[in-house]
Amino acid sequence: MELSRLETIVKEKYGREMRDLSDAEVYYALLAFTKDMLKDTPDNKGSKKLYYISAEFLIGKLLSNNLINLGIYDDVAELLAKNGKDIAKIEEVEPEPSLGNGGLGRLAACFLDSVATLGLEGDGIGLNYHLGLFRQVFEGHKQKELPNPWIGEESWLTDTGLSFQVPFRDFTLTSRLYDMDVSGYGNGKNKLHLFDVDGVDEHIVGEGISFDKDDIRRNLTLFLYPDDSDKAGNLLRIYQQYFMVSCGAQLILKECEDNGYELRRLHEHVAIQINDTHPSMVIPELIRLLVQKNIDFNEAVEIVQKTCAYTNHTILAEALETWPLEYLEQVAPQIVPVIQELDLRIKGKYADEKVHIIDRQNRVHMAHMDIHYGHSVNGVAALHTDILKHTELKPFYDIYPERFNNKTNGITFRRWLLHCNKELVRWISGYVEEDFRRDANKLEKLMRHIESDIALEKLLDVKHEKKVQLARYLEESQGIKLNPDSIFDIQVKRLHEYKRQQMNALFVIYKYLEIKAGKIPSTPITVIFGAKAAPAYKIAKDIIHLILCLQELVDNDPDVSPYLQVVMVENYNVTMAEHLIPACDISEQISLASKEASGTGNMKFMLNGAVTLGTEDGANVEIHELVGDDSIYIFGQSSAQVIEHYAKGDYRAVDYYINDEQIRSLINFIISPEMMKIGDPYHLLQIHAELIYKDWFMTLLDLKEYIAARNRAYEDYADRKAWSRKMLTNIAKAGYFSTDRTIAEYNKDIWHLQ
Ligand code: NBX
Repeated sequence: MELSRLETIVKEKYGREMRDLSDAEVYYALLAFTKDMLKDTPDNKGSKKLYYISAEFLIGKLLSNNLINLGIYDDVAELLAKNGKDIAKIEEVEPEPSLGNGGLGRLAACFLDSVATLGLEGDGIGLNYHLGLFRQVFEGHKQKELPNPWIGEESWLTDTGLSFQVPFRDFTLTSRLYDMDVSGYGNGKNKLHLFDVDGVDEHIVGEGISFDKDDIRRNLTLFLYPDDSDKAGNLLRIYQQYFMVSCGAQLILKECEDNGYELRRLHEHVAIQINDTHPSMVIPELIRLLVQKNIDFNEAVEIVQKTCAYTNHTILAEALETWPLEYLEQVAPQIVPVIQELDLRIKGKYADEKVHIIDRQNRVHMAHMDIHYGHSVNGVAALHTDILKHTELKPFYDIYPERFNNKTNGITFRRWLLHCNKELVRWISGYVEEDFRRDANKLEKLMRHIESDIALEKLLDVKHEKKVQLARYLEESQGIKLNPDSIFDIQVKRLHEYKRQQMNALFVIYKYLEIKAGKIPSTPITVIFGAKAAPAYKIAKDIIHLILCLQELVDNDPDVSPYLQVVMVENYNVTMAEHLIPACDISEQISLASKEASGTGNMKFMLNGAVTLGTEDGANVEIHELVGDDSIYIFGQSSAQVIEHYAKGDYRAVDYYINDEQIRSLINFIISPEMMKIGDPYHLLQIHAELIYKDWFMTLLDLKEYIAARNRAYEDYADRKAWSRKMLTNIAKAGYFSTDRTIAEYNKDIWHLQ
């Protein structure tokens, strides 16, 4: 059958038998074989097509994902084993395409998987960054950034030969389109279109990840914007965005014309989802292109409006894009008159400046353009959408209540269960006869076994096995030794003050001091962090420094190290997540309520049987509702309370520091002699002062409640049976968070594809 093709490829490529090949050679043979198989998979087809435009697609490694979706993973693994090869080792050869920063990019990748799986015709449009998110290394307890290449001689990309002209003010660039096939689980395929330019030159990268930001012809698609907050390189960012949407818009119109559709009926055949504001210029660009094709401006506006929908992923003011009009003028002057006209129409209708597109400082509010000139605005979790409607975007909700809708995020179960936790899949299969692989809600049937001692014991065995596997992986890859009999308490996500890794670090200090004082925990504890900080985000880097210093302190203290270990894994990425998440006992989701739009890591952990310790923020709220009070640890002030603190300006960290002796001693430990000996005093003093005098994300507000809740979870962990019931409940209730459900909702409410 099909597998004979693999053997043929091996012979043709290397002229040797598979058993005589290196792991790398086997990988490249498998790559060629899988691409071949994908070629033979039928395209999804419909009379209307989705284009999901996103500056990021954090796809992660693709080999296993594709083999699983093609339904041949087990057969391939068996064939490899017969030839003395371990598929897990072969997978390690694949470089990870890290074409995203975090949740937003990973969500886009999960969405592509589910769109294809549901048999919907829908492609991704993005950029072919040559270097993904930087590779993180630690040196002297500090993060250093290194280039992260992923495109080798052979990769998942196919050069389509298709190109478009993109006019900038000072020059025109010719694009080149590379495609990747996106397989659906047991269904047809779609495409991820990644645009590039030929002149991009990896040799212009200097020390670390520095490069000449002005040399657009050579740097346009060189790097993924490495950031949530950095102000530098704004112009390059606009060049990237305009290049992406101009190519995207041209591709969409071309495909429409190739299909013989009238452009006046674009909206009947095309749905465009704008993933955050990074692709927002597609609105004026499409209008411009339609007008060029002799469609009247008013009609073009109407067509585009009926085609485009916008997803918001944040309420953090500093992350909402507003570009100076003058920058847009410098990069792509041809869309400026379009934006000005769109803005004039709004100004003519609404006096309220809060809804204008161009403000008094001549900055263009990209989200405002999306809301006025798209037909749908959605948040990514129930709480988040509520805050958008009633606080952040209230003036818009007052004008267009019908446009606002919620689409609670999800994750693809193919990657986050079938691929990363085969042991758990086997366990589930023993108790759920129905096809939970196709209908994630069937996991609910696990609840029937909540009193079964055997089921619960086996579940604990699976978790233990995944912890042993993680320990082996970290020892081999990073030289870190873990105790699989300890509690694995994990916080992995981008480093940001609002996510409050610093609060977790303060707990570590608390636990360290408690053990020093002779109070030994009933079960040893391993606290694992994984996080990259934006290169220019100083406070985030100071938090990494603090954690790395704590890691060394605890490691070298024989009084404490048998009971407490702190580990910050290097270069946290999708691949690392696939190892960490199945091994987790306690999932840290401790953002300041109202600040985490949804979170998706929380869902991955839950699905893999971890118990959440978290605030009532983002999708934690929905997790809480699903699993009930007994299978989650909730603490901290509510989003309403937090929003009120901001409104009144009544939170002062220094008051907590002065009035609470425990808090004071934990914070002061950061600059204790033992810490100053390990770390860099400047950076420790920085974070110490930050926590006392600024603390914009209110760490100290929830610290005491956090310590209490976390201690409670540790105590409960000792009752293994009761704990395993919590684990089972989390797995059983995770079905709601499948992106298959999320995508079905987008389709029903927004896209209307067949
Ligand atoms: O999007 C994230 C939110 O913080 C999460 O709560 C949410 O679950 C996820 C998916 O909806 N946002 C995010 O990851 N943003 C970025 O990565 C980002 C990247 C570049 C940029 C701004 C934000 N300029």
